[in-house]
Amino acid sequence: MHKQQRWDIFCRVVDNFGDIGVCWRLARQLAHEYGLDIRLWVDDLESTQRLLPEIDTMLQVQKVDGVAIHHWQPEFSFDTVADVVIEAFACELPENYLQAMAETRPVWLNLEYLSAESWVEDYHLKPSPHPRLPLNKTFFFPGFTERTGGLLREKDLFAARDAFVQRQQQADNGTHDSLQVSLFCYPFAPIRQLLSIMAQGPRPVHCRIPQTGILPAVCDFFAVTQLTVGQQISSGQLTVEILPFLSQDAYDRLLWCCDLNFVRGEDSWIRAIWAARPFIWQPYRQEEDTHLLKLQAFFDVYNRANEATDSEAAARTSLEQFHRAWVGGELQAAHWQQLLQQLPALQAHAKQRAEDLAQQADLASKLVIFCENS
Ligand code: TRH
Repeated sequence: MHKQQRWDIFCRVVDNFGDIGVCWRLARQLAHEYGLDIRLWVDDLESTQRLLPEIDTMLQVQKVDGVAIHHWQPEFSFDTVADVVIEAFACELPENYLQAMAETRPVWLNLEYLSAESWVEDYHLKPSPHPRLPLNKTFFFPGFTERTGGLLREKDLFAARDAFVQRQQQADNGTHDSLQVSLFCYPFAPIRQLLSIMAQGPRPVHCRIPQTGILPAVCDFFAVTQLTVGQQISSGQLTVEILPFLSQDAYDRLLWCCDLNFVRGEDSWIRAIWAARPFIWQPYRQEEDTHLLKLQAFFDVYNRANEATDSEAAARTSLEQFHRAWVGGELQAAHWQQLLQQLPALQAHAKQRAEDLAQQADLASKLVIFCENS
């Protein structure tokens, strides 16, 4: 038993899948690896079900994979306050729960969004006293360095990945001659340009697209009114395959077996890093182009953290140029050709960076240690 055995995680789904994606992943890891009693309070069971198909959206409470998932309704009722309360992404706790916290004084953390920017180190673990109640909230910032809250990574992740990839390679028996790509991005990315460049490119590409809001752009490119799950459609060098929106675990396996992954936001970004395959990240778009600073900060930690030979530096430059063109909406055929040329070097880089970053303690273990010392 831990000093603080009962944890509550509060999650409001603002938009997209990142909020619940991160909270579910964390909740499950804390339950599995630390044997903690986790209640995950989430206000949108429909979105949760996309990542976790086994949940029943009609239930107020259900246990899934060792986690008690509670539907967080506007009328909030609860029996006891947990020992640790995680408010994810400043989602604002229910007033009656806050009042009860003032009596029992649990450890209270605000889990923040991930950024590779250097200021994160200064704000990680900063306290914030409540203006009215005798409570202190601590800001917990995920991040890429030792002086941050770390990155979400399950203990057995690399072993599961390697075993899966090995089985996959034996089953394929080297039959793929096309480049395997996965595509998950925001609908305003230059999707038509990408598909067109791939179609006219120097190498056959098999692009798997989980069903999300980008399908209209894909339909547009192929000049069809509809694309359904399971369908494959080709143009020139490109074949697109439409997948269902996958469970989180199945999405991991997709990332593990592709040669290049397009990811976005927060959680898929980190999963792409752990997949140890080259990837293109589209940050969540923010006002005043803050996301471009985040992109640069990511290059700084991912591409410049270690010494590079001239040829390694050239590979990283092509990766950065592709990112900037993708995020800026100005993609050209030359970006794709250069990226393809550099793919073997980028593969080695991706493997190395995954290994390096995994040397640091992961987010769940840092949270548990922080709470035990509180
Ligand atoms: O959906 P997102 O764009 O989420 C975003 C970001 O987190 C952003 O930082 C946040 O501010 C905003 O939401 C509100 O991208 P993200 O973070 O990658 O989350 C997607 C989740 O969906 C992730 O857990 C992976 C999962 N997923 C599946 O489970 N199956 C799938 O088929 C796909 C494509 C994704």
